[in-house]
Amino acid sequence: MDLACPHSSEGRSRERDAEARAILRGNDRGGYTVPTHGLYPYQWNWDSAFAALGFAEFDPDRALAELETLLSGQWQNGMVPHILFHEVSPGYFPGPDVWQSTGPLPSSGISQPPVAATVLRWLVDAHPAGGDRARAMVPKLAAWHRWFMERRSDGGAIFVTHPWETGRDNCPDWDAPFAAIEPEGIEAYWRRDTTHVDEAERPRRWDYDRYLHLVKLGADSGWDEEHLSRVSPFRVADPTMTFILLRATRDLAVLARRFDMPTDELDGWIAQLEAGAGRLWNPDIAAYDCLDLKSGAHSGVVSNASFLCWYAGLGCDRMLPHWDRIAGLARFGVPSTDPAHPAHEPRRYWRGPVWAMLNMLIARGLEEAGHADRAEALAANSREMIAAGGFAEYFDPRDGSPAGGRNFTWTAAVWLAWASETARGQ
Ligand code: 2M8
Repeated sequence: MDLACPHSSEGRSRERDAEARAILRGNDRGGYTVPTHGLYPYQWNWDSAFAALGFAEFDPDRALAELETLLSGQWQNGMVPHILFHEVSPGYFPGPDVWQSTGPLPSSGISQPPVAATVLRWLVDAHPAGGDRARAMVPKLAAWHRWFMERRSDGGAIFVTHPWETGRDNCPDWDAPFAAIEPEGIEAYWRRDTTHVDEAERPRRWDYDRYLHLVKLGADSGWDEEHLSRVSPFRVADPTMTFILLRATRDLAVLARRFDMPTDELDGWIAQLEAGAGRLWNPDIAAYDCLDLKSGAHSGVVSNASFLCWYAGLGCDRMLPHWDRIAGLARFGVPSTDPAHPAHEPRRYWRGPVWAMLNMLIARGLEEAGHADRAEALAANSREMIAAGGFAEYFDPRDGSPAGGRNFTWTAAVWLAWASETARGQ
């Protein structure tokens, strides 16, 4: 990362503020925000949490509405789906007909990283006037976290049954568990993503066959977690989920205390998650990575999710050597896959590109852990990248060039809340 010249793009940075607000408004579908027009025409779970953070910069009521709409799709068992299909759109595959979900709204049958409780806490800190609406969301968020702890915890390490749950769809962490899957029984399908974005920046067909095989398994079981735990070939504990849930549960406990609600259960989960996080430490590479619960093998990949350990509140300075090493390898950080790993591909989605919203979470964690210099360097580096490249879905770590979808909600949101000169001034 270039740490020498953090202010070089100051002029452009300010011009981008209005553009970012316009992107959020343009992607607003009334109570919820799509990640970007065309490529992703529905409400995605963690995208919405980031959208709320962006809206909070200029419309706090709208920010709360984003989270309320997300929680309106919560299943009876507490799970909050990764996609809510508010209005059917032929532009995205797989749609509600493939997922065959069982919740109150048409949805997918899996979840996504639970950033929402943390965002809610940040919203309440900045805008205490929304307290009553925030209070009403706390039990719903607790029910969601309970679902993770009861259904997806293996000794406190949170596992996923589909890569899409982590949001890091095609990262190399899934290569070994996916190689063990023979994707049988899937019907012929037509991907729509490659009609919007260059194929070379998207997952391979090999990945999609396996994504759809796992969706079919879930749909055929009526999304019965009990049944799936016996038949699913995919069960991987992951730092994205474990670290984000740990952080979010800490923030939920802060909110619960503020609203005079009990926290015993939340405190118990925090202790379990702290223990589970320890299981994601891979001594062979001296880093946090994924743990395949089927094979018992670590993935051996340092990813941007590995660096969420500070955000999770873990004293994890033993990750600093990787941080400093990778900063020397990539002009723009944080690459989603270690550039020194043989599977790194700088423009293919989660196999190398930089994701601005993860940068924000990583920087918050670094700052809280006393590494303000590294946090500020990452903010300056991200500011330069977005100021030059615009509000892309993700960016090439070699030169910061934009990749994937454009006019992207979460990039605009974290610009307003964190990366811009304006946010820095605050
Ligand atoms: C990507 O995932 C979706 C499937 O959920 C897709 O590629 O079709 C991921 O980047 C995910 O993290 C993100 O939430 C979603 C919408 O931005 O797109």
